[in-house]
Order: sequence, then structure tokens, then C-alpha cells
Amino acid sequence: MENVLTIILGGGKGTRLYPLTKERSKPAVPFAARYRIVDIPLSNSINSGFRKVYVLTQFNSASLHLHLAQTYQFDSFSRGFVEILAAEQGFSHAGWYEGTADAVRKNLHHFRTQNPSHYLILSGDQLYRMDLREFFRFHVERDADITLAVTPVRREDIGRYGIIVSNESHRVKAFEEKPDPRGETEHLKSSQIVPPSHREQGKHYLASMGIYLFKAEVLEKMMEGPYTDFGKELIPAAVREYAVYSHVFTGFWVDIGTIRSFYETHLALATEYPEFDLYDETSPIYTRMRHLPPCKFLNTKIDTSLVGEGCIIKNASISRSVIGIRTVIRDHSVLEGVVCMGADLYETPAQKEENVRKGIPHIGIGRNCHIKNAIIDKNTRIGDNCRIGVDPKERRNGDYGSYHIRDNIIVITKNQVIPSGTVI
Ligand code: ADQ
Ligand code: ADP
Repeated sequence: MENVLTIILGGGKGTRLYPLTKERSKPAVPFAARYRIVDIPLSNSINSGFRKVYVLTQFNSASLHLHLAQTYQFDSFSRGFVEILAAEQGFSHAGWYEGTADAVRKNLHHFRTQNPSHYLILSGDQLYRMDLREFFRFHVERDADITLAVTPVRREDIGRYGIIVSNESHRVKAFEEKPDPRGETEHLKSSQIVPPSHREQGKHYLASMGIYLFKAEVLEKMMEGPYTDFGKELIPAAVREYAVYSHVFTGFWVDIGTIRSFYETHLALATEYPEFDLYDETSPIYTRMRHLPPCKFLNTKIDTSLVGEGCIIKNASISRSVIGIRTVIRDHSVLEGVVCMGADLYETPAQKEENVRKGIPHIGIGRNCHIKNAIIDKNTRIGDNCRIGVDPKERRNGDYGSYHIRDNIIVITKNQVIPSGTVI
């Protein structure tokens, strides 16, 4: 009988989402006003009926643990679970996972306790909605050893992905990790299995989505090899030794693993008809029930924005923004293109008095602030009269103490204090 175990790759030493990952692992990064990044692959897996899930992460945090424990509870008949396996927690091989395959290898002894028939490996940093059951059926029908989910891409994009070459029956004949798009690429086209509508858009190549289904015995066998990474080593070797198939996915799929894509994906979600529909009740994105109060808006204009629960916003103007749970925005502030993650708590009157004594702003955004093109992480204290990302000036990538700049986006990290009158 089938017994699929889902493994979510929750991020390496990775600096791509830094500084959002400065104090937390990637799965715990807040997403879309009320979720966390890990909710996306987890929801896909659960909505597809695969309810035994391990999340591999470099380090566990109390908040990630709480989030998963309180959100993903299954009754005893479904035999589901979601468990975190963190690299730091003293196995015989201490230290970081050296790569994606290494992360899986170091946890095989945990996986074996479930006696799985198949391993479903998902990336932790992508936004998509996929029926993984259909993917599973495809794999079983072909008696594949390994099946890769693939999606059509243009030539200029091939350098970011593993590119596969498949024959008409979807058997993968070759795999090249991140080939140079300026080089010879004709041999990498899989035009015969790319749907015509995608070919018309110039998408002749098939990119691996980093979503793999393995027969359990095949993964076990391959784990005996010297491979540290799936994309760089293990999958290219598997194509030579095993029956590897490709399943073409043509829905919306985007990598949210960099600051730029994380930011742009957020702003896109706030538009009227985004390609990813958060409001699809047939396959919801799950997250923690927080029992927060409603949002309160006082004389405020909000346009093309998403707002999480429990926000209090007064005399403000907000456009093209995502405002996370419990955000407090005080009088006469203007936010344009801002991803604000919100706060873990509301401050009590006593805490606010203490803030005044210490001369620090309250949690949230102060009065008369103008903020553009920024990501503001949780629990930040932004004082009054700040101008952030507004004035035209050169903003070089770098780390500048209380803030960071990545691809022209200003990132204010968790718990930072931005004094009144700050100009960035
Ligand atoms: P990349 O995304 O560049 O390409 P990688 O950095 O290995 O590959 O990340 C894959 C996933 O694993 C990400 O979700 C990442 O956060 C996570 N991860 C990375 N290192 C990890 C570690 N040490 N422990 C736990 N998790 C880790 C891959 C494939 C390409 C494919 C693209 C699709 O290699 O072939 O085209 O994904 O996005
Ligand atoms: P969330 O999932 O709500 O984003 P976390 O998982 O990080 O947040 O946990 C934060 C929770 O802890 C919040 O629900 C909040 O109620 C509580 N919390 C954290 N710090 C404080 C504090 N200083 N005072 C009161 N409650 C706090």
C-alpha cells in the first residue's frame, strides 16, 4: 500500500533571504500578512492527502515549533503529523546540512521509522498550488523510479534552474543544472512535450521545479552515493542509472527565495486578480488560528493592499502594500509598496510608559512617516517623521546596522528601533 512521506527542504545556510532569515529559519519567515512560508508547501501536501511531513531546517525556533504544533494537528485516525528536523540538534553528525541531499541523508533514520513506499521532496520557498496526488498517479502509472515536476521556461531563464530533456513518453534523457543561457542550448529543448500554448510564448525548455517523487528503495540506494545536492549531483546521476520521468506542470509557480522575488510576489498578491489565488477555498493555505481581534481603520485610505488581522490604522494612506497581523500605524503616515510583517504582541499601557522613559518609539509605525519600497520585519519600532525609501538617491546593496538594502529594497529587520526623524 502507498505510504508517501513528504520532506520539505526548509533552507540551507542560504543567504538569499537574508536579512529576513537573520533570526529565524526560512520556513518561519512571515508571508502574505498572516502566513509563514512553510504553510505553502505544507498546505499543498495536506490538500493532496499526504499528511506525513518532515520539515528539514537548519535551526528550529520556538515560534516555528509553536506555529507547526498549533496549526497542523491531525486526529489519530488520519495518522498525519508535521515534524521539524533541525540540523543543529545533536545527531552523530553535528553541524549544518551541507546540501539538500545531505539534509535528507542525515535524517534517513527518522524517515525509516515510517516505513514509506515513496518520498515526496518539496522545496520550501515556492508559491504554487499543485495537485500532488495527480503527480503521484503519473509516477505510479509509468512505474517510474523518480519523477520530477517540471515547468516550461524561456531560454533567458534556464540559468536559474535544472533543465531536463525528455522524450515523447516523458522519460528524462538528460539533466543539466543551471546551464548558461548564452551557450549552446538547442539540445536542451523539449519542444515535443511542451504544450503548444507555452511554445508560442517562447518557452521551449523544461525547468525542474525542485519537486521530486522517489520510490523509497531508489532514494535509499542513491543515499549511499557521494551526493550532497539534489540538483547539482544526485538527479543528474539518477538520470543515467534509473527510470526518471518528468511531469509537466503549467500552473502558476514562482520562487520566493530571494528578497526581490519575495517582495514582488507580495505586491502581486495584493492586486485584483493575481495569478495565485489566496481565496480558493477548494485548496486553502492553512495557518495558525490566532484568535485576533478585527482590524480597525480610522479615517484611512487603503488601496490594492492586503491587511492581516488585528491591525489598528489611523489617518493613514496605504497603497500597493501588505500589512501583517497586529500592525499599528499612527496618524498621517503614507505607505507605498511596503511589506510590513506586523507584530507578535500589542504593547500594554505600562510597556508604552516604559518606552517613553527609555526614549524609544512604540512598536509599529509612528506619525507623519512616509515609507516606500521597503520590507519591515516584525516588532519594529519606527518613530515619527521618518522618510524611508522616498527621496531619490543611490541605495547600494549592503548592511547598514538597523537596515539593509537588497536590490533597491530597504529591509528593516526584526525588533529594530528606527528613531524619529530618520531618513533612509
Ligand atoms: P536551487 O533552489 O538553487 O535549485 P537549492 O539552493 O539546493 O537549489 O534549494 C532547493 C531547496 O532546498 C530550497 O527550498 C532551499 O531552501 C532548500 N535547501 C537548500 N539547502 C538546504 C539544506 N542544506 N537543508 C535544507 N534545505 C535546503 C533547485 C534545483 C534546481 C531547480 C530549482 C527550482 O537544484 O534544479 O530547478 O531548485 O527552484
Ligand atoms: P505569531 O505566530 O503570532 O506571528 P509567534 O509564533 O512568534 O507569533 O509567537 C508570538 C506570540 O507570543 C504572540 O501570539 C503573542 O501573543 C505572544 N507574545 C510574544 N511576545 C510577547 C510579549 N512580550 N508579551 C505578550 N505576548 C507576547
